[in-house]
Amino acid sequence: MNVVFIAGPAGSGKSTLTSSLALWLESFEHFVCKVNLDPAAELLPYVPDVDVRRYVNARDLMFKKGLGPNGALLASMDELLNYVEDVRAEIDECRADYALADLPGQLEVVAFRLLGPRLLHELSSGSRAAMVFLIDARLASRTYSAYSLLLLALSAMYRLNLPMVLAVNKVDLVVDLTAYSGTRLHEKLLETLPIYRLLSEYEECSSLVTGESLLDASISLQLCELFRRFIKSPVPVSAREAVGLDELIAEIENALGEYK
Ligand SMILES: Nc1nc2c(ncn2[C@@H]2O[C@H](COP(=O)(O)OP(=O)(O)OP(=O)(O)O)[C@@H](O)[C@H]2O)c(=O)[nH]1
Ligand SMILES: [Mg+2]
Repeated sequence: MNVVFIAGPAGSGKSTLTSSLALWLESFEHFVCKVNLDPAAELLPYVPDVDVRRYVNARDLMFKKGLGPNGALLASMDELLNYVEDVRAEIDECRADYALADLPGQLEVVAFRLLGPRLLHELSSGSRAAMVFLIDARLASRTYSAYSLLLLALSAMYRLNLPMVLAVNKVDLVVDLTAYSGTRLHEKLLETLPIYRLLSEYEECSSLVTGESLLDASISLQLCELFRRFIKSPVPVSAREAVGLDELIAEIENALGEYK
């Protein structure tokens, strides 16, 4: 089985992508296990085959322990570690080709605390695993936020130690998809979204950032060099319009092949 974790900042479209990618894979006769790993999810755009809310529910903890929404999510992820074997057994029972695991939007919980990386590794042990890191095209269209998102993606990759596919979601909001597709869509995005320029040429990356931030030129140049070495050009997708999913799955396959 292949385990694909769908990660990314809040609202980037992780749950929508889980749903559309599952439908797309199923249309090619693959068996897919849709896994909700978000104990705070309210409404999901898919019916999960495995759902951690069966074991822990952030809303219940909020009331039981008098916690706020962030504290309740942290507490529920902590508690989830007690059930990791049950969740893993349920995923195995799916006997799927791909398990698509929809993560909570609070990256801090997933990538920067002790339990997130442990949970992900225990859930994928014995399988090939990779991570899709989703970012919102509207944020990728501003130099500042694109740069911060690349730093975020890099630290999630470092912390989770999983091969990563970076994807820019919601491209339908920045480009007219009726006018552009395939190579022309790529060209249009290259011209429209600074995130592509930040990744393609590191001197250009540095000149885009220097002057706009407190980083001095040599530091921004080094960070740009890091991006170029570790992050491939993002796959443009629209989870809502089911665009770019063929390229995304090809990149996911490459990443799964890199899993050690
Ligand atoms: N236009 C457009 N909207 C999208 C796309 N993908 C997701 N959305 C919308 O973005 C909003 C957030 O989508 P979700 O799938 O819930 O995002 P998420 O990353 O799972 O959110 P959290 O789990 O809360 O972090 C919803 O209103 C979606 O309909 C897309 O490709 N295009
Ligand atoms: Mg979600």
